[in-house]
Amino acid sequence: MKITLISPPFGENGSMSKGLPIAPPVLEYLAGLTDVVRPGCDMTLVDANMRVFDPVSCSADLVCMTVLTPQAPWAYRTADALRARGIPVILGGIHVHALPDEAAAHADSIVIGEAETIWTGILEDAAGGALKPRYDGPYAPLENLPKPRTDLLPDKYQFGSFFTSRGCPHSCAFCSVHEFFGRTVRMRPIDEVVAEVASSRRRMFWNIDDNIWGVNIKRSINLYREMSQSVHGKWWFGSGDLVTVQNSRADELLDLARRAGMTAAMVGYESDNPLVLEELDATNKQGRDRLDAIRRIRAAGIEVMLFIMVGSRADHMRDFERIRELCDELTISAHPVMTTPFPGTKLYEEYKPHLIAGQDWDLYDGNHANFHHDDPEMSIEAREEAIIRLRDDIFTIPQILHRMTKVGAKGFPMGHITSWAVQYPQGRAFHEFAREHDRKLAKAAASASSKQ
Ligand code: B12
Repeated sequence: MKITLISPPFGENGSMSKGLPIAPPVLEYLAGLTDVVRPGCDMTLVDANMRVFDPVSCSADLVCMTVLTPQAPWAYRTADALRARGIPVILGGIHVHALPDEAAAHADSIVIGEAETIWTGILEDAAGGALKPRYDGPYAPLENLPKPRTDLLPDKYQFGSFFTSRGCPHSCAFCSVHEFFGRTVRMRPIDEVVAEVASSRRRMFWNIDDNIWGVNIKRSINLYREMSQSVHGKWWFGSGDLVTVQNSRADELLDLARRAGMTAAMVGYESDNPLVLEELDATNKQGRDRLDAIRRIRAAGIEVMLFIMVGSRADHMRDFERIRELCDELTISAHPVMTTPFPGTKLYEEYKPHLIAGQDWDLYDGNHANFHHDDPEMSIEAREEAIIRLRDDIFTIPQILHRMTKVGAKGFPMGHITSWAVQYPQGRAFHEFAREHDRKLAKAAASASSKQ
């Protein structure tokens, strides 16, 4: 059976994600799973951020797509075109889980939940031409998982990925993770993770755990100790909360994390505004002194990037400015995204009465405003302009270089190299996005004045 697995482009046309340095984890993982449950399948993996996928020339017997919210319009259009040619399509992933009826209108089958325990049956049904409209995958223990296939994507990526757990103990209002995976976090056996990373042909990874150390600090310490002894010449970064780094064992945790190859932490800072943190249910994971936590991570030789949301209904223009100041005060970089009420989250339910009517899901990409705001200064245009300018301002080359020097000496050189490797491509994408935005504005202004 010829199977094509696709990761659709992000957002309008993928412009923010062109040249994304991370190999799509779900494609490599599903390919690994397919290999185990149905060996001998002819698999093609398509990262549609990197290559154009043309449904007209596709000759697969089955196409499977993973769908995040901003990818949904492209996924649905492409699925419709493939099905019109008689090629069956299966859709899965977080957006399908959140809105199954919407997705089912564009697919032969939808997969809700996880694939591991149901993939054998689905592929058998597909081979027999008897796909069911819906499959529900239960959350099973994360043992004996397949190794991702890292040899099938045609493009080169700086980073591969691995995961050691699924789920997060926090329940932030904007996050899909606890809605999708539940609040019971499952963990993989440490020896299996270590064997997978050690034997991977890749050297740099994103640990895509939802919370790399916040689930259970004892287990994280054991994992990092084991990795530091058995995995050599491999480096990785990942997302973690700040409260864990205020635990009495935090210094031991950070020291072992660095020895295990950790070079950077993306921390869920979310907002500098306490009212907004409360609105987002994101207060508990910050701990009592999050600035000290950030300093500790860096002193351990691990770079820190702040993940921040801005533009919520409790934010004001001052909150955009505050992120710029925070980056300067802490000599740190941030990844600011527009607060986005993803379907299936508590925030979506709360913001429902205020959503901008008629927007398609590709605008739910962290770059656009998706709801109305009561403050007249926070118009849709003003918020979108503010985030573009903010991102354009915080990634100049001198700033990037200056931040690199703030990573503790213990992390030399990989902490410093990673600091560059995560900041520079982001800055380049943000600058390009701002230029593109300016070009559009200039074009609109020119056509308006020619009409006058
Ligand atoms: C890796 C990742 C990314 C990577 C993707 C890399 C790449 N090249 O593709 C990058 C960095 C690009 C990324 C970006 C974004 N991401 Co992201 N990301 C993740 C993360 C951490 C892991 C996803 C993953 O690959 N897991 C590993 C695979 C193996 O697991 P899985 O996806 O769950 O798949 C399993 C099942 O779901 C199922 N399955 C999934 N798809 C399919 C398809 C088929 C056919 C089948 C059968 C089964 C199936 O089977 C798998 C095995 O059981 C998740 C968090 C999470 N836990 O999901 C967030 C997450 C998916 N991201 C999220 C978001 C919001 C974003 C952004 C929109 C953030 C932003 N505002 O900028 C951007 C999008 C970019 C843009 N500009 O528009 C949200 C999704 C919300 C939503 N409703 O879509 C998540 C859930 C995080 C969160 N806290 O809420 N992300």
